[in-house]
Amino acid sequence: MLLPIASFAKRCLALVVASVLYASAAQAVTVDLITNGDFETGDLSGWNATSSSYAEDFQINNGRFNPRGPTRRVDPISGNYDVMNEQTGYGISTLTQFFTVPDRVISASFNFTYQLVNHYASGFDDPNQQFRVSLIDDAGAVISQIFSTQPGDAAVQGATPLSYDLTSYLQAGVGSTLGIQFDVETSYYYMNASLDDIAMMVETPATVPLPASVWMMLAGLGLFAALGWSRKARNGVDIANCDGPVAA
Ligand SMILES: [Ca+2]
Ligand SMILES: [Ca+2]
Repeated sequence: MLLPIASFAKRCLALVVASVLYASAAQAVTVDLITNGDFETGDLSGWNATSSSYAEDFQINNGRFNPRGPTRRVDPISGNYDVMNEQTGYGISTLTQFFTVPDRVISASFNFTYQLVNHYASGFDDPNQQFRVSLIDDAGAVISQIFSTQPGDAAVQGATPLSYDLTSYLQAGVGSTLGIQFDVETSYYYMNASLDDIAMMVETPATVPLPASVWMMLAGLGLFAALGWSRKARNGVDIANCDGPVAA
C-alpha cells in the first residue's frame, strides 16, 4: 500500500530536520582569538606594547635584535620572528592584546612559549623583578594572574611552552572583551623575556550551513506536500487535518 504523500513528506522532513540538528550538535569549530601570535608578520600587528619608564619595550626580534644590557642576540623561538623586551632602567614593559569572546564557549586553551634571562644576581623578586602573564578585562584590571616567575627560579630559562585551561574564565565572559597581558618588571637589573606562539584556542558550537542537496530535498518535499494537499482539496478532504483522507 502506498504511503499518503503528505504523511511521507512529513516523515522525510522530520528525518532531514533530525539529521541537521544532529550535525549541528555534533560539530564544533576551534578558533584562535589571538592575531599574529607567532609574530610572523615581522611586526607587532595586533599587539600593543607599552612602557612606564626608561624606554622598556617589547620589540620584534628577527635574530639580530641586540637589547640594551648584557643579553646578546637570541634566535627567535620559532619561525623567523618572536618578541623580546629591553630596558635601560627600572620600569615595566607590557605586551597586550584584547579579543572578543564568542557568545558560546565549549572550551578555551591559552598557550604561549617564553624564554628569559635574569641578570640580577639575587634572582627573581615578587613583584619587583618578575615576568608575569595575566588575563585582564577591557579596562586593564587583572582577572587572573596566569603565570609568574617565582623567587628561586632559574636565572636562565630556555624555550618553555605552557598551556592553561581558561574555559571557566571565558565562559564567564562570553560576548565581552578580554585581554592577555605579558609584563616584565625590572627594579634591580636587566631581565629579558622572549615570547612566541601565543594562542587563545576557543572551541565554539558550529553553525552548520545546509548543503545545496538538502535545500533541494526540502524544496521537493514542499512541492510534494503542496501537490498532496491540492489533490485532497480537489477530492474534498479536510485540508486543516492533513494526516490522511477524511473518513467517509
Ligand atoms: Ca614566531
Ligand atoms: Ca645587549
